[in-house]
Amino acid sequence: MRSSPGTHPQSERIGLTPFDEPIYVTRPYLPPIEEFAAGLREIWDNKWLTNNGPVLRRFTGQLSRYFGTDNVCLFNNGTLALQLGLQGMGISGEVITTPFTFVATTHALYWNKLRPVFVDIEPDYYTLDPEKAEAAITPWTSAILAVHVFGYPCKVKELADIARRHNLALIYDAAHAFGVEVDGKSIAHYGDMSMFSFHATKLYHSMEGGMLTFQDSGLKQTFDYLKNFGFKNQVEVVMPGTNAKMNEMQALMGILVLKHMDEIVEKKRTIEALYRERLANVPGIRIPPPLSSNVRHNYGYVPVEVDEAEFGMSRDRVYEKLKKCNVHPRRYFYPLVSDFACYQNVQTRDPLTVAKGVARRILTLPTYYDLGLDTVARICEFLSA
Ligand code: T4K
Repeated sequence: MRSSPGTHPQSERIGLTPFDEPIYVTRPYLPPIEEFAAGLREIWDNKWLTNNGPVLRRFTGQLSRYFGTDNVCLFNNGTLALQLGLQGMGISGEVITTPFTFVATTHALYWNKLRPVFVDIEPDYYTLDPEKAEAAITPWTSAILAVHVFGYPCKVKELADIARRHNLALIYDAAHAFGVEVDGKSIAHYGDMSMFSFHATKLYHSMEGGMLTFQDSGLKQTFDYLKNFGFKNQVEVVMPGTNAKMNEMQALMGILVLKHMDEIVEKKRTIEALYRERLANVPGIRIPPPLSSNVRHNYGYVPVEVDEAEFGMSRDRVYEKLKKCNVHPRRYFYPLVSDFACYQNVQTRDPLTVAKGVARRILTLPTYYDLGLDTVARICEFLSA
């Protein structure tokens, strides 16, 4: 455990002895610094820092093997990966999507001049509700953009069926879903395209970074053009691309963290299990049910819902009280994207009843590789006191 309980004047009233050091919702896993230093030496020797360098090419090969597909393309962050992915696929008109996500999901639509059609989520795992998604299809709909939020897989079979019957592209924001499998297959193999974020706050990261996986190998060339200004060669620009290239240091971090993936997931599984055990019978605290046995989860986030009436305290009050104890959970994802000023005017026919309720109750609790189980136990004590 990195933080120890200290003395704090409010500790009694709050019911949890505050920690001397902040307990954040997450901390990046950092590989041994010697491993990073050795990799830097290679980059120094190469004098090659970006633009499809040797470390990036090695990283791409490793990810291809990890995901079992050659159709991978790396970017400098997940947001640009998704934005350029939508552009490369030529999506147009309306896109059915969820409001219960990080705002970047919708921003990627905005930058492609696509109209988001917000549809409600299902209550157990907060992913897009397939029935409501189907009801929102219009002649202008060209795609569904669903999110495997907190690494919980969307209802992939139902969504695939809807997409096939209505001839829609099916795109997943898999920012949270690195390492997740359904029916023994990587989540990357579901839908036409998936975006993974390698941001420092994710269980798997390359400091900043993003990746697209896709079914149509013909798209690879387009994505490579789009992230490199549209250059085909030194004298030909074939499309208005941008600069979204991953650099060599990001790739190095990605390679090193990948080596430790199993340990990271295992530690986070242990943390989730402890939260689950200790909070199972706390009235007013709901933790999503265990996933079915055909899903391999990554335990990237630990979301809980706080029911004010039953728990006797609102979610916001719990959040503030924990902060006073130097514990910093997050209210991912509150507000809903559809409630942000820049999207408030998007017409939404679906009343988003479930999403609105979840956004009011959700709290994502600290979980990261270096987090001590005794710290988790103390957070649970507070929540169950
Ligand atoms: N789609 C979805 C569903 C996403 O969740 C995201 C990103 C994206 C798309 C876009 O992917 P990227 O373009 O980011 O690759 C964070 C992340 O910045 C963002 O990547 C992430 N989702 C989102 C859920 O969370 P913030 O503003 O909450 O992060 P921040 O800086 O407050 O960090 C949270 C905590 O993590 C800090 O309190 C302490 C800790 N932390 C953070 C950083 C950056 C560290 O300990 N070290 C660090 O280096 O957005």
